[in-house]
Amino acid sequence: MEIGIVGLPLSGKTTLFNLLTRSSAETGFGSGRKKSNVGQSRVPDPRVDRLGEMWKTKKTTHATIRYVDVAGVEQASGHETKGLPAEVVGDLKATDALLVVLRDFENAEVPLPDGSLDPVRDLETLRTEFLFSDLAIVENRIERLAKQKGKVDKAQEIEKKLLERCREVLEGEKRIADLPLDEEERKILRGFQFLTMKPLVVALNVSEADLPRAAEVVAPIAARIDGPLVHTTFLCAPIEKEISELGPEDARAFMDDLGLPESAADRIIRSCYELLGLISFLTMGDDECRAWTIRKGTHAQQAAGTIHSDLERGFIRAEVIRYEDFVAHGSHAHCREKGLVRLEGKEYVVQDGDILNIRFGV
Ligand SMILES: Nc1nc2c(ncn2[C@@H]2O[C@H](COP(=O)(O)OP(=O)(O)OP(=O)(O)O)[C@@H](O)[C@H]2O)c(=O)[nH]1
Ligand SMILES: [Mg+2]
Repeated sequence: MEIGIVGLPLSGKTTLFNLLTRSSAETGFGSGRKKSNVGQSRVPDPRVDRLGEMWKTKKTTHATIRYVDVAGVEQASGHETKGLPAEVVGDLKATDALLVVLRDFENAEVPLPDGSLDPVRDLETLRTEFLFSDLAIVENRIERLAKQKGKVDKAQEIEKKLLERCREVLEGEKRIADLPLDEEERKILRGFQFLTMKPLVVALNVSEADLPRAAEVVAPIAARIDGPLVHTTFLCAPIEKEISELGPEDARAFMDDLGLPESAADRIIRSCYELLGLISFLTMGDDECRAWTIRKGTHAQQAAGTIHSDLERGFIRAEVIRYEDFVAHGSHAHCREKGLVRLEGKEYVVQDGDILNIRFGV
């Protein structure tokens, strides 16, 4: 799973990237014109840590998400759009979701690319760029299909009608994600990797002074981009940086002082995970306790394949214990006595927090 971090120049993209992935990529003026930054974040999951403690296991492994931090999107003057640079579109197309960073902080040392602070305007700029990028692809394809006159087959006819619907929503300044689509239509559109079809997390980078009233500050942004597959949130990058540099106890005390239930990095990582429709199942043992990423609705046999292809190929049954049951009863044997260990077949739909043990033979 990969998330693209995108925003106007100097909005704090790389600062957020560094927080999410615990990296130290160069930030500040001009740094974003060089190449994109790529890194991974751990998806925080206290269940993995808890299982690790119970098993006194050597190794715990969390689910991960990849992030790519692309160059800043330049604002065009007036109502024109500049068009996204090809490298940016290329990087973003390959991602599963977009994380948009909007600047809402003053910093005398960091110039405002547009001379004024206006996150709503910046969001509109980005939205417009995404819409235009998709519209260009849609029009191009429609034109090609139209040129093929005479030998347009049934599948192409369906595709053309669908693209015309896409064109209509985009021209109405809405996202393709706003269009109700069935599974078949989604499949047809998947290959185009449209930017406005991707889930969107919008993160407002607020100043320290605004942090206590962040919910109010975020409201107009959230109102602007309400819709399916959108999540709006906030962070204050320098505060987050401080939190990330503290030990766990000091960090907790500092966040309590600020009234923050958890770090923004953790919150944003989790929002991305949820918005992508991802869940985790768990495996445990002396060697390793681990979270594995699957999409909601994945069947047991397919889930087994994320661990190893042999487990999918030779799948016999999945032994399933709920995480809460295991923690409440303390051991596999106790769970068995209570009838809390289930045997499920290949069609079983794996749930978030299921602990799986796959029985297989190859
Ligand atoms: N005061 C303040 N400064 C910030 C905040 N977030 C980022 N900065 C500073 O703003 C500058 C730009 O941050 P970057 O993370 O490099 O921004 P960017 O969006 O990656 O910039 P480009 O890649 O050049 O487009 C850096 O000097 C950061 O330290 C913030 O919330 N408050
Ligand atoms: Mg940058």
